[in-house]
Amino acid sequence: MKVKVLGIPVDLGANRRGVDMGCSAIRYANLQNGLEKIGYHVEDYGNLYVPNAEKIKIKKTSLKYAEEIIEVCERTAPLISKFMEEGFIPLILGGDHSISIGTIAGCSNALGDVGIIWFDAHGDFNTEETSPSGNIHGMSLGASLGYGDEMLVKVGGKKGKARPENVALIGVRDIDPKEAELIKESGINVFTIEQIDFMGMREIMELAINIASNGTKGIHVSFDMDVIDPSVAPGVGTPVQGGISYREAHLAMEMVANSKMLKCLEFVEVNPILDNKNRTAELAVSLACSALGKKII
Ligand code: DIR
Ligand code: MN
Ligand code: MN
Ligand code: MN
Repeated sequence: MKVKVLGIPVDLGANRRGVDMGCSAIRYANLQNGLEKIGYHVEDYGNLYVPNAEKIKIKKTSLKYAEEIIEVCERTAPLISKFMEEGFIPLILGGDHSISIGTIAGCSNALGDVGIIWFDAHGDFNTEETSPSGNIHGMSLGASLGYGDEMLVKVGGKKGKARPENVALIGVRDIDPKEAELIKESGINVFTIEQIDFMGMREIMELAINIASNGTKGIHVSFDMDVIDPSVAPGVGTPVQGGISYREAHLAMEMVANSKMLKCLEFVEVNPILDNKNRTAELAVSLACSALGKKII
């Protein structure tokens, strides 16, 4: 039982500055201690180097900071693969959600076949053509599945990091019109917030775990904190009302732990500037502990 923590302080993929501090905030919330209490051997690699937005000019407003984000993701992928080959579960701290293009590439390269469970208020399935913002954090799931800019989709070497039938997108409630078309065309499995209300998180997670396990060697869990209701997780860059509850989020993570299929875990989009006394970062720690097998008794 070994975890390797990696911070990726990227805020270039999102409009609101401040998510680059997310990794520090999550560490301050006693991450290492919490994991050690469950019985993990924890190593903290530290943070990857990420250039400041102040030092860079946006070259293309339809694909903001693409060059820099691609460069960070290309450094991320082999590192994640290496951690996994050494027997660690990587625990990645964002940063905005653009970092997942690199983490998923690394996880996919290490495993061969990977399933993805992606928690988010958003679809993150835009391309340069469909994006209203040009922000790459709104494109990272699509890019991982092979949609969009050539350089983005081939981060880590291969295009298409997982089969669409092994991907579950959970908690969505804010999707752009053309993004919705692309999601449908891709064939990934979508569980909207409405379906969670209707069926309950337990049934959704049973389905999602089956989807992500079927014919794969393990599951990559990508958790955008904005999937949770902003009243519970206020420290995110792009809050959307009507999110999942504190307990629904924990139940989902507890079921991930019980599946024994978790190979790689990440928490993204924590924005300490917008947070309330670090509670969103504390929530990320508590969710990480649940996903890694913390038991109540
Ligand atoms: C929006 C917002 N769909 C975009 N996406 C966000 O800019 O592509 N993703 N906030 O996390
Ligand atoms: Mn996201
Ligand atoms: Mn989001
Ligand atoms: Mn995002």
